[in-house]
Amino acid sequence: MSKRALITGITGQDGSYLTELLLSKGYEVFGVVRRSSTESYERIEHLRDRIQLIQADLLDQYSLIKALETAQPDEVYNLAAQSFVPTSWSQAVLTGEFTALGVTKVLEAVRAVDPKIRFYQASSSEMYGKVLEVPQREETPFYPRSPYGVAKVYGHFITVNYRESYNLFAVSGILFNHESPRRGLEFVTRKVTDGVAKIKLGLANELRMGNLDAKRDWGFAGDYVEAMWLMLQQDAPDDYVVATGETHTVQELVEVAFERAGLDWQKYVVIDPRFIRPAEVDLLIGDPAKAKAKLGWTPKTSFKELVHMMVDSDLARLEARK
Ligand code: NDP
Ligand code: GDR
Repeated sequence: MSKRALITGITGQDGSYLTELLLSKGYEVFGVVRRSSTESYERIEHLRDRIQLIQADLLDQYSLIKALETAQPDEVYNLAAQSFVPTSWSQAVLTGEFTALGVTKVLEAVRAVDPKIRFYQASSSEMYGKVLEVPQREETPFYPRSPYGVAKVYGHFITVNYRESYNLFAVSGILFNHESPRRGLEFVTRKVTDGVAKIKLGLANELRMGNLDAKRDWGFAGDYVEAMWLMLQQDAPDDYVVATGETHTVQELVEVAFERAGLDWQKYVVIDPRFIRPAEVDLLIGDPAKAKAKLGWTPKTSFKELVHMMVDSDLARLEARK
């Protein structure tokens, strides 16, 4: 019999890649979508006739229990979150209610419906925040620098706590930044590749940016969802860092992207204080040694390949629209 998976956040970047992966492995896939006046199913449109969508909200305990009863999943992937760091300052309470407490609600639904369900929590390198150790490992202490990071620390530890308290198969994947042509337009990689494509095609004449000195460990989302799945296939539940082990500045990202389109970035990039954050995470670089050794997982896409893939995709999309 085929396995069944339920994904919260299925309409997001990771949700779409994870759905493709699970379908390719023969899973029956159920997705939680929240009600809104306009649907945002763009990233999963091509998969719509192969999956089942259930309306529920991470803020609503009863709706989550009903969703699990309907799907009867073997595995739950909790990817839903308010995931944009700057918004976590302007909507700090909402971010806490659902990026943090929402995790407890999903875990409580698992306990109520079937404690044998395997649970994946989308934890984040933003939990490390202030640099206390490099590269960052599973044991590196957390010092989050945004309400989003603080909420993710709660989500991480409530997952660990439910595993230890109730013996649930609950794991936390500490994923470093991962990107793709499906990344939201407000995140820095996609903002840059979309901006480059617009400038190249004469649709814009500048790109307004924040802190170019921040360093991130960027990988490809398509590679990272494989690690999520592997974590739930192990004999015992555990937490893993998923990263490339390489770090680059935002400026390097800008340079590689503009170069791909044959443009000189210095002519177009303008620093705009509106994009500087109240508190910054200066340096992220993950150590994926445990994921490599225990899960047999390695990233397949290099930083340059990733940026080129995203620039090419944005150029093709905007050219087609033109
Ligand atoms: P996205 O922002 O692309 O997707 C977020 C998803 O959450 C969307 O499907 C969104 O639905 C859903 N959602 C938002 N609010 C609610 C709600 N109240 N109830 C139910 N669903 C809701 O994120 P990513 O795909 O990039 O990331 C997936 C997860 O991994 C997130 O938890 C993120 O914080 C975490 N993460 C991401 C990393 C990255 O680099 N991408 C790194 C580490 C962790 P809708 O379409 O309705 O808005
Ligand atoms: P991040 O991703 O905050 O790391 O969180 P984002 O792409 O937003 O920022 C990365 C870095 O780039 C700097 N930056 C800018 N960022 C944006 N968005 N826009 C700009 O104009 C800009 N200029 C410079 C930022 O200051 C920052 O240092 C992402 C999200 O996906 C989280 O949900 C996830 O948990 C973490 O990655 C890991």
